[in-house]
Amino acid sequence: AAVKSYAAVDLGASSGRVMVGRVGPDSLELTEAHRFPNRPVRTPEGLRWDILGLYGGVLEGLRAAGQVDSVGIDSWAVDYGLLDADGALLGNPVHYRDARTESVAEKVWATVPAEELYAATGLQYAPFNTLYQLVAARSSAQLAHAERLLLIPDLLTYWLTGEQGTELTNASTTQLIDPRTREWSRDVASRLGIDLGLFAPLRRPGDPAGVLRPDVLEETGLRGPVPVTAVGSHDTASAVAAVPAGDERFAYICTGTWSLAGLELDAPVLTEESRAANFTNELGLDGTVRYLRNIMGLWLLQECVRAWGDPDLGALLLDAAKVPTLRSVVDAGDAAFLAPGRMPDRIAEACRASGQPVPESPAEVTRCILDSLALAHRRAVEDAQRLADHPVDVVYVVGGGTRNALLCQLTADACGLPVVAGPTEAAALGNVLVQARAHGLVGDLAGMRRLLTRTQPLTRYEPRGDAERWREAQDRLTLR
Ligand code: ADP
Ligand code: LRH
Repeated sequence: AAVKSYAAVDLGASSGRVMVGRVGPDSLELTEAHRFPNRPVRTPEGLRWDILGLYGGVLEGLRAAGQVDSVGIDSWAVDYGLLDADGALLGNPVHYRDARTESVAEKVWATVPAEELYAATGLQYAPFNTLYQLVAARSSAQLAHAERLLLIPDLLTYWLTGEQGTELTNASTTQLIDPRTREWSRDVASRLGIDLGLFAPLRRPGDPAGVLRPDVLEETGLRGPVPVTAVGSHDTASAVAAVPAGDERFAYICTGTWSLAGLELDAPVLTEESRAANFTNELGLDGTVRYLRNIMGLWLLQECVRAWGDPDLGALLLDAAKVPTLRSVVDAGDAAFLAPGRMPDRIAEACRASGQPVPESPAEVTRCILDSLALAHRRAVEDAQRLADHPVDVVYVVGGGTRNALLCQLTADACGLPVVAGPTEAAALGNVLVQARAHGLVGDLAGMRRLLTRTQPLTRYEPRGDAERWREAQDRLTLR
């Protein structure tokens, strides 16, 4: 039977990759065509994405991928490029860790109170939600000159095809979408003076998004026409689509630069309790809601590793495994860890402030980070079950963090539930499968997941008792 090839462009905050998925009726194989670092740049104006470098990586990756039946693009959420009336990019896209949104929330809430904003959009408070970024940019010359706003995957799609759209799963991270209607929240936008006319029309995963332009074909050596297909263009939407779950009741944790921990639901949870717990309702495939909490994730470790001059990660993790469990923990959900810089010191300070032993060596700091992440995973999985009244029996862990066996085991221990880890490149697989489905190759979401279960290597971690110790560690952070 025919096997088709799909290129998945997946841009994470730490690296970009172009993967090739080969899909047959009962087969799914993923190979890496090209991987390139994603390094933000500190400019005189602030922290920016190197969007041209990333686009260059995409083109190089498509060339390495060779002839494919379609291309799909996903990336991190919330950020965007602005285009002028000629369709030219106005400046480098601002990085979501840039400081410009630091004091914007109060201004927004004075117009639309936080409770109302949550009831209308279902989005957690995060300073970087597109809504806050747009309010922060309100009086900038760039925004004044902008005719169009394209989220990062939509911007790259535009450069590849010349066609503009706003893909829905990623649009749901702007905080300008109503998760019940899955349409723009016009009332919120107009009260905050945000012009929804900046956004191109909504498109949904599986929709056609044009064909590669002649200059792109020339640059990549591909033979046209090569269609681009809209996927769950928010990387977390694609990753959740590739959670290899069957009919069990499950929670998931997407672990990479961030940990996104929560549930897949049929409807948003918009209660005041849910808002207070800072859970978000992002939109997933096929009418699903991604009910989850953002946890700082392996960013904490990435930043320490950078500060330590890039030691070998494997050796560091082996040493960290020898450090006693739960000596000190920090609140890995704390937005205080959002900005770059001085991470080992900031972690040490947090331990000192909560009266715990201060980790000194890189191995000790690493262990503190992994214990803290596992603890935050436990808390999110517990809170989600309670807030959504949706109990689970197993936790699926996907993304780069599945390569960290210690983190997976600690997460099983902390949650007191079995963890099934894999696939590592979940976002790319979700991206590929949505393209395959749009071209008639796989069935519904459940069918996609069955194919993953049959074809992808997964590792199971059983919890090692002692849930009480994790509860006690949680108290150190909350009962101060
Ligand atoms: P993102 O998509 O957000 O850029 P990834 O899903 O690629 O992130 O995950 C990156 C993280 O995966 C790294 O920060 C690192 O902690 C972890 N990781 C990558 N390779 C390994 C490895 N060989 N061993 C342990 N952890 C790894
Ligand atoms: C992960 C992610 C996450 C968002 C953050 C900005 O890459 O997309 O889902 O909250 O980046």
